[in-house]
Amino acid sequence: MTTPHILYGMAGSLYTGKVRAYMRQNHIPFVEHKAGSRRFTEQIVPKVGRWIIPVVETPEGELIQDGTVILDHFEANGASVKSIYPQTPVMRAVAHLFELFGGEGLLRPAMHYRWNFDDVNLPFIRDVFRDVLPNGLDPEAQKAVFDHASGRMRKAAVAFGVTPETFTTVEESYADFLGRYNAHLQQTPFLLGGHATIGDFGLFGPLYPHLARDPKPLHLMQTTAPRVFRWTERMNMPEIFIDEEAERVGDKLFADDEISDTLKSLMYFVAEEYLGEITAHVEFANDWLEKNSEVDPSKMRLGRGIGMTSFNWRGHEITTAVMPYRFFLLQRLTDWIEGLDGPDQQSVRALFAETGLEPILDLKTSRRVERKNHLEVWAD
Ligand SMILES: N[C@@H](CCC(=O)N[C@@H](CS)C(=O)NCC(=O)O)C(=O)O
Repeated sequence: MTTPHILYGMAGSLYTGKVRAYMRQNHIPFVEHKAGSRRFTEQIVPKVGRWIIPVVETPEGELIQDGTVILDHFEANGASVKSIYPQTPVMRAVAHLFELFGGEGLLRPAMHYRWNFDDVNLPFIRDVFRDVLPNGLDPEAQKAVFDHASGRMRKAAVAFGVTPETFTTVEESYADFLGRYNAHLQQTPFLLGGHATIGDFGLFGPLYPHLARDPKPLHLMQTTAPRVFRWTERMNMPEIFIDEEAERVGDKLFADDEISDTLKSLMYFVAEEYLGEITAHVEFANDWLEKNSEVDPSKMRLGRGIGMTSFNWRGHEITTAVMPYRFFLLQRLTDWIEGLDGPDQQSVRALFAETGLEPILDLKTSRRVERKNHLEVWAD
């Protein structure tokens, strides 16, 4: 029997969900260790350099942190049953757009619906969080550790722009998203056709571990967007489900000249919801880099965030944390466009212009973000 990979994570973790779904769909044997395990705390965290999940340990003992880096590792080793990267110019760009938006642009509803409905959610969340607690704690110590961890997460929700003033707008905007994605999934089993791409895995992070597991948003999804709920199940399945009606889509992705109105409608949503935010973050980062231009980039220790910036979001002036990781994902989109020849770039630009997203294709930080030793760093 082959030695399985180990996935260190947690059932309720947004980014672990993305990796687990990929490994299941691609039949990669793995054992999941809870992140509170002694092995994770004593052997893995010191090597990774911080407490963060997911981490994958390969059978050879290599550690890989970061959802996207893990998926790329498997893809490069030929583990994907179907490549998660579309081969055509437009579809690939759209996949990268939803990788970024899914992983980073749906954090407001993901955090709001987890942390602002204690009457419904709290007993469940307390239980889910046992996975990150060390073994053997007495109930009082368990409570103290949960209070500490959940306190940090509640603060993170605020740092993503979820405050009492924005609660209603977060809910309205998420309902709008669910409606559009539900309509789209009436045409197709996955975001871009007959199998999952990096865009699906990006969206799956918020939409499954938070929004289709925690009691409050699970009810909302099942009652208002059943096709989205069904997609979360499909994303988590190693088996292929045959639906004759859906067979017209087959297992292929859409062609570049076959972009449906429902996909365009999701792209309009990204423009309204997220373009202003990512633009403000790139501007803040470029300012920050200019102010720190004397410092050797290798000496700049980047935390999760480099500061906070304000911008208008759906009529509210909100202030959110600027996270270099987002630029790492954005670069994957802009690099793709830059590598295309003129006519292909034009095809991508035409679709992004039609859906209000063209400016995202030219957003760049003055220094690139790379990953070294499991951390985000500014490139030299
Ligand atoms: N970019 C990272 C983000 C990972 C991440 O933020 N994981 C959360 C759990 S879903 C975490 O470990 N949070 C702990 C913390 O920030 O202290 C990835 O995709 O792996």
